[in-house]
Amino acid sequence: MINYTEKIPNNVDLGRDRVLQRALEHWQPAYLSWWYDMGPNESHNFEVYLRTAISVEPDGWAQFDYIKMPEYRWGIFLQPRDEKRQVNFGIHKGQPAWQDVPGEYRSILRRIIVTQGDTEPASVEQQKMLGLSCPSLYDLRNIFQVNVEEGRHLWAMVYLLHRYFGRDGREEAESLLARRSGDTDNPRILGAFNEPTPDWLAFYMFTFFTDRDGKFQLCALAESGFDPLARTCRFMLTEEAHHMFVGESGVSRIIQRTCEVMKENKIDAPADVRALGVIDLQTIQRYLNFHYSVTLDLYGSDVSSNAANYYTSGLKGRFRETKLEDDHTLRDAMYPVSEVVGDKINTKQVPALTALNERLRDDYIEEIQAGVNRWQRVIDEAGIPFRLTLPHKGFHREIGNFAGHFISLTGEILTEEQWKAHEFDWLPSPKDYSYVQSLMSGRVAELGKFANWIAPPVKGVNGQPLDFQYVRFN
Ligand code: BYC
Repeated sequence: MINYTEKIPNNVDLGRDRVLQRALEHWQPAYLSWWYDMGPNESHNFEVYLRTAISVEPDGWAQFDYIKMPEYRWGIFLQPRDEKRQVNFGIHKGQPAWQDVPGEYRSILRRIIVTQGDTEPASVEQQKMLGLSCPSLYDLRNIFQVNVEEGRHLWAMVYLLHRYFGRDGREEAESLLARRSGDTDNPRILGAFNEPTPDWLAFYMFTFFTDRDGKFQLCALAESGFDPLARTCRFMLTEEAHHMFVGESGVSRIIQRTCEVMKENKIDAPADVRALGVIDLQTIQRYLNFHYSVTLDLYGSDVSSNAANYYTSGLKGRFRETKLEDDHTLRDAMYPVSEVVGDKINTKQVPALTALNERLRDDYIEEIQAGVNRWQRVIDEAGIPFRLTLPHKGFHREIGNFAGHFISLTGEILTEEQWKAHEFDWLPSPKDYSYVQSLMSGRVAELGKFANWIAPPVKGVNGQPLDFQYVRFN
């Protein structure tokens, strides 16, 4: 029997909701069994210095203590309700926000929630093995924090399925624990969540690029006219910020370390850089190209009737919908999208309603560019003449108007043969992966020590020093 306030911190009055309790009592053991199988490898007895959300108050969602991850208190939190909130876009604009699922939108709403929910356990599965090769206790603690919070994000979506979708919601919640990242028979729903995350550079790139897709999708869902979804996503966004910090600072520290070694030794050829046990900037660029292009696919097709339906029905808005100044129905608006015509990439105007995936992707790209500029500053400050760039939007795409075309980093349309001839100039090769993995053959676990290929962070977690015991191995 679960003690609801203790075991599952929540602000949804779980203690009084018998139906929800029964559903969760059934699901929780299955979740824990999934965590034992697919959560961080060989970590179940570690005591990890984690933060746990215990309420939505500013001081309540950041309680730090040592905890064994299977005992983490995965809670259910929604941003407090605003009684006056309305549906802010689409054909229902101006109606009170829905507190229950509108019957006519039941199946598409369930589908959006399931797609969102599916990514959360997927990312934990992708990162399962990385604890064995962490560059420090600080980084080990951070990946575990990310993992338990992705677990909590799964809980958040399962809460919605259990509370609002009855029996088919419960079935979907079970399927969320049954699919597996990369599995040929029962894969995760979206492409990027079936790619391996084989090393720590890939992990930091993933949390920078792909978790930021999480941010933008959650922001769009936080505008939803279905109020429980909006309020759930708002709270999830507070956790997402930390994941993106882990990614951005992780890549930045790798770049910093590489630049230090290049400067100290006055070298710039990748082979010389590798000989000194750090990751050459060219390899970092190739990882960037991979994670950026795979993540762009997560926004869906450039022109999408699904996206138009989500918006018109008031279920999924635009990034910062209520801050935008227009009619919020997009009746006459147009938006530019690219398409490949012969050997050229043209821009054409299409109804903005159908181009909402593309618009969200564009909002994302703007924020990504700002992050890449911050990485560039580390290189510039070291006085190294190397530029990190974002590939052309059409490079290495499998979804949308660019899918099926062979587009170079700079946006030329090539034949398959021409493209293949450059594939490993542009994307990490098996040799790149094996080099990077050779640096990460074991766990760096001495207090205050960092692997040679990464600089220490500027400060520790929650005011603790860098040589703090962030993880106790029992
Ligand atoms: N891979 O009209 P289209 C996160 C499918 S990340 C495979 O283009 P739509 C996180 C699509 O399902 C954020 N299939 O797409 C990050 C459709 O299938 P059907 C996750 C794809 O529906 C890090 C068909 O292609 N949240 O939180 O407009 C760690 C044509 O669809 C892909 C969400 O994604 C793909 N990449 O948009 C942890 C929000 N793209 O109908 C967590 C919820 C499309 O032919 N999801 N397809 O069977 C959505 O809003 C939409 O599903 C999408 C797709 C934006 C993803």
